[in-house]
Amino acid sequence: MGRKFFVGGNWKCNGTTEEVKKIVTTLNEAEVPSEDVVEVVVSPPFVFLPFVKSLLRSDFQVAAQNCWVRKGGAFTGEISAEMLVNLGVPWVILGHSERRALLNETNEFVGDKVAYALSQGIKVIACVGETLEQRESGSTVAIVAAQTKAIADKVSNWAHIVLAYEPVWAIGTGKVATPAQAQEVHLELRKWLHDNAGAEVAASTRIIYGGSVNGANCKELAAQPDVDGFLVGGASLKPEFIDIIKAAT
Ligand code: G2H
Repeated sequence: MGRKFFVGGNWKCNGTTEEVKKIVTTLNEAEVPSEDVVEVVVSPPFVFLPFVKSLLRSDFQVAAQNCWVRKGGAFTGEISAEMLVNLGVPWVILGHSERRALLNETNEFVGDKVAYALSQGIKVIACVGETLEQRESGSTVAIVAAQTKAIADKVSNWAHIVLAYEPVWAIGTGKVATPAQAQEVHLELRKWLHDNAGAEVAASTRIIYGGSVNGANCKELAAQPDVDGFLVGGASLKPEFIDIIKAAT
């Protein structure tokens, strides 16, 4: 079976109630390919999750931007996977580079989070990606392989994981990876999955690209054979997100 195109909108730490309403209205009114063709998942900040879920069209889903590594309890400020289940939130983004860099999330911690969220029945958008320095030193593949291995060490079933390749140097910088650069790393990640998680996992796991994706560059990126969709930040707050969803066809 082919890999269904996946478009995630990572709203990051943005939005007011009014702005959120406006974004959801735009999404709800949009004419986009059917859910048989593209899976659309938007990820508002925690505080807006129930609100967005209640307003959003039924063919789009929501994701949290993080969740705690284990069962909830005395962890001030954290949100548990159990709470997401309780609210009917089907997806979570884990291992985003902003959290890896600013909150010191290690590969192992991210691997534990992915495993715990999956164990609770939440699907995961797991992010990997290299910094500019790592790319320039030629270690891109080693870095993303190590990040992926930390997940594979804790997880055997990849059916509910979407792997997001997000080169850190392309995030929010307007400096998008070229289609060839994205394809090269996606292919390496698929090879890594093939060799370490099996041919079936490699063939079926969606590997999506993130980093300054917009309405103008999405088509060419989407045309790459191993680019199975996008994780979109800045542009997911704007009407051009609809054009990015349409890149599925
Ligand atoms: C990468 C991406 C979304 P942006 O962080 O995850 O953000 O599209 O703004 O680069």
